[in-house]
Formats: sequence, C-alpha cells, structure tokens
Amino acid sequence: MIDATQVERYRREGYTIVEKLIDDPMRERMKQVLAALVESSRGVARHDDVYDLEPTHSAAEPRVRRIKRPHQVDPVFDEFTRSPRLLSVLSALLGPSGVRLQNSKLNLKAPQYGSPVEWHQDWAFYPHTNDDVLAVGVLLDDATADNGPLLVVPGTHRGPTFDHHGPDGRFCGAMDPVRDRLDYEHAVPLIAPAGSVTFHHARLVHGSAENVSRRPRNLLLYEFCAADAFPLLGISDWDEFNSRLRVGRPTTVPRIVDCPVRMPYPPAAYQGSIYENQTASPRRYFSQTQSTPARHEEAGSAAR
Ligand SMILES: O=C(O)CCC(=O)C(=O)O
Repeated sequence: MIDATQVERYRREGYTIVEKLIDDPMRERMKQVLAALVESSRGVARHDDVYDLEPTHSAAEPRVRRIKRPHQVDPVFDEFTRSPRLLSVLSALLGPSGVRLQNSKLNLKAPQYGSPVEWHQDWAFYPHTNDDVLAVGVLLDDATADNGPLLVVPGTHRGPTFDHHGPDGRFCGAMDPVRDRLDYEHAVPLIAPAGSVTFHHARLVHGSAENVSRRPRNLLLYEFCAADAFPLLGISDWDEFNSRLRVGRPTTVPRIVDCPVRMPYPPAAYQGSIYENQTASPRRYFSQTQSTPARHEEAGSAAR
C-alpha cells in the first residue's frame, strides 16, 4: 500500500497520502452512521462525551462539529483500525515495535460554516517518549481547496515544539500565528478524493480553514503510536492501554528519544475538544464567518 518514495516523503516532509486505502462500502457505512449521529444530536443541547457542537447548533438545525472517540461509539470506526491495509502502512511508518491506537475523533465541516482549526502540533497535546506518533485522516468526502482541507507546513516535524499556551499561562492548544511566524502562505492543502487516507507526523504544524464551499468535509482522524512510544501524561489503565495494540506485543520498555517536548499544563481553561481549548487563544489566523458565542469574541479578534 505504500512504497519507499512515500515513506521517504513522510520522513522528509512529515506527511503522505494514500489513495483508495478505505473501500467504498466501509466508507458508505461510516457516512450512514455519521448521518444518524447528527440526526440524534437534535436532542443534545450542549457538548457531552460523544458530541462537540458548533456554536450555532440547535434542535431545529443540528450542527455537530465533532464526534468524540468514534471507535467507541460504533463498531465500524473500530473495524477500520484493524484493517490489514491500514496496519501495513502504519508498520512502515512507525517501525518494528508495533502499532497502538491512541484515540479517534471525527471532525465535521458542514457546508458554509464548518469551523476552522488554528495552527497547532498534535505533539503539544500528547507528548510521548519517542515521536513515532502520527495522525491518520480518513477522507469520508472529497477534500477540495475550499471545503476546509487539512493544511500542513512541510518539514516542521523536524523543528521545535512551539508554545501552545495563552497569555494566562494555561495550555490553549493553538500556536500564536504572529509570534511563531511560519511560512503559512505556503502550507500544503491535503487535497484528495474521498476514500484517500492522509498520514501526518504528530510534530507537524497543521490547521484548517472554515468550509466556505457547498459540500461537506467530514474527516475521521485516528492517533496511532509505535508500541514502544509511551505517553508522558501517563497510563491510567495498563490493560486498557495494551488492548489498543493493533500490531505487536505489550512491552514495559519504552524507547526514549531526545526530541523537543512541552507539557500541556496547566490544563486548558476550556476543556472537551481542540475547538474549546482554542477559544482561549488570543490571536487567530483563520477567520470564521458564522456567529460565535461571546466567549470567542472576548478572546481576541482574527489575525487575518
Ligand atoms: O479537522 C481538521 O481540519 C483539523 C483537525 C485537527 O488538526 C485536530 O483535531 O487535531
């Protein structure tokens, strides 16, 4: 499923894309489950363990921003984490110790209002003993230039870990686009047909703009680690930790590699999801045209 050139690109640029990695019947099943979950959200008024809601969500017009941990919500999302085709790519990218699922999320970007995500490195949220850690993005829909595709800044996974704290000293899950001036104008959009799967390194700087198109952009994200990458935030349940191994055997010997780490402490003022964390970020790069709650506006105006 992946050749040496793609592995080399991942090592050099921090990302790669594999087309047709998920088959259409499974992708269709996922979309049906997603549609039913959005329908059920009519009965949900605020964020909970399953739903993260757009600020403009209502029972009459359900607007879901994220399904949390979809692999625990419906078996189809767990099934894909066991796909031999996916696991062969992950083994090539994460090395010989094995492959562990860390978490999953399904980020919805509905036509004409789907929320942006500010620039960040996943590594700032979950540092490990080594950086063989990545995110898998399953494109449930075509990713196009105007429907808010993932944007990545190539090569940044080999650079520093940027500060993701706000002026109050708390973690806010977003970089400051003025202080950390990267070449954002040349960020690469991960544009590909539905059924493609993207892989980006946990230290790669990425974000995404609002969906201004008339088409949805639903992106199913999984976080995977090498089996010998141990989370620096700790392991609360050893059996549960090992139950997420998809390749390899449990080990008590973490591989420790010298790479830049910042801890996400003190915790974010607004918990629950990256969208909530980032409301405390004082400066924004991506604008949002939809009305936002007062808290967003107080946090600061858009940088551009
Ligand atoms: O959904 C997106 O466009 C980006 C999501 C992301 O980077 C994240 O949730 O960590």
